Amino acid sequence: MTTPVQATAERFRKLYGRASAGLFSAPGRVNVIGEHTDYNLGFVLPAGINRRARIAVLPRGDGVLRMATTGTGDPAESTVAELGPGMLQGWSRYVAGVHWAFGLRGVAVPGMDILLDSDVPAGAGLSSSAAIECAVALAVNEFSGAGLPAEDLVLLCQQAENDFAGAPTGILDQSASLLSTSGHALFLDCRTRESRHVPLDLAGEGMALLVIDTKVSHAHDSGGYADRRADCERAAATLGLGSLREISLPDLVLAAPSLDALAYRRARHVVSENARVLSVVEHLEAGRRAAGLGPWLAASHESLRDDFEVSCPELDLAVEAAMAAGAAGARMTGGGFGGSAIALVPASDAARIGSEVCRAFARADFLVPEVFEVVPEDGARREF
Ligand code: GAF
Repeated sequence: MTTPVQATAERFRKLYGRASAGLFSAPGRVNVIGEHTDYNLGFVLPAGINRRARIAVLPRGDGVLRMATTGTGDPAESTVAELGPGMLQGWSRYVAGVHWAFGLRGVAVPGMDILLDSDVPAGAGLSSSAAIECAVALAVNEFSGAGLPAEDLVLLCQQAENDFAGAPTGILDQSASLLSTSGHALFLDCRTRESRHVPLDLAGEGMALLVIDTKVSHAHDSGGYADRRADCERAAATLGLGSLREISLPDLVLAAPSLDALAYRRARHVVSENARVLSVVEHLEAGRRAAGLGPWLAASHESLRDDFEVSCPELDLAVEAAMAAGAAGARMTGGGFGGSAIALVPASDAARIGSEVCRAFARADFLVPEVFEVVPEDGARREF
């Protein structure tokens, strides 16, 4: 049987007429908990998933970068020397942005023929763009001889996303895609950038993690995401803090009179979400069951819906319907404004719960969601 990696390599050979010199892959992610905390220098707990971006690569000696995808989107071409922010749209800016970011660090970046073959759905809140960036980063890191450690690649890929692609995101997605390990979630302190792997043996306890892709497409290079980030920065500045990481919930409650109502609600989400991440990590590291995470997932969703206002009717229904059908916990995952929810369910009930969520969407006259199981997987790697 042909593996996905072999299929990508074969597609590259057909397209470019020569074999690739390497194939690199990186996963999309779900975020178990810790939403909109990364750019506030707080805590996150994502996991790489078994949906990956695969990049087949052949370096070129002439400095030309040719990019093609097996998915939707046009091919693109440039020289590495010419690359600059704003010059590309769509998927190829995540490839080219990484080449550009290596160049900014003084690395002599070779030209390349590249084929992207990804099964991370775009616009679903599962970090399809970070998966592309991280797979490309491994390729450029190797073929340029730069040899940067994974922690540096996180920041390099974030810079590609922020400054080349124009989305003002934090380090959650790129960290998950580069640093995850199978069977675990990744606990990351976004202030110190220290991380550790937290056991998440769902199969071992008869549980499964469902993604409910609402099909409401989101993007973080416009509108709401940047507004939320600005709200948080304003709240921190009013409180005289460098970031919202620096205040506890009791102290925030005491400081409430100095904030306007909106800034207070934004800050309350961030500060309470950080506390929830720490509680979830403590629970899992004590060897307790993931099935017990429900109350924290519910509180996270409510806080994102009511205080941070980044949910939408489809995400709320996904969570409500999954819980009504017997999920142990559910919440929106990722930046919001569309995208996906996750639901922690007994494995034996996964298919039924998925069907019930789809029926609820049909009754509400929403788009047909896509429901699928994911498992925590390894981060970016060279496939051959
Ligand atoms: C998006 C961003 F890319 C992340 O950096 C993070 O802020 C997330 O939204 C919200 O937690 O995925």
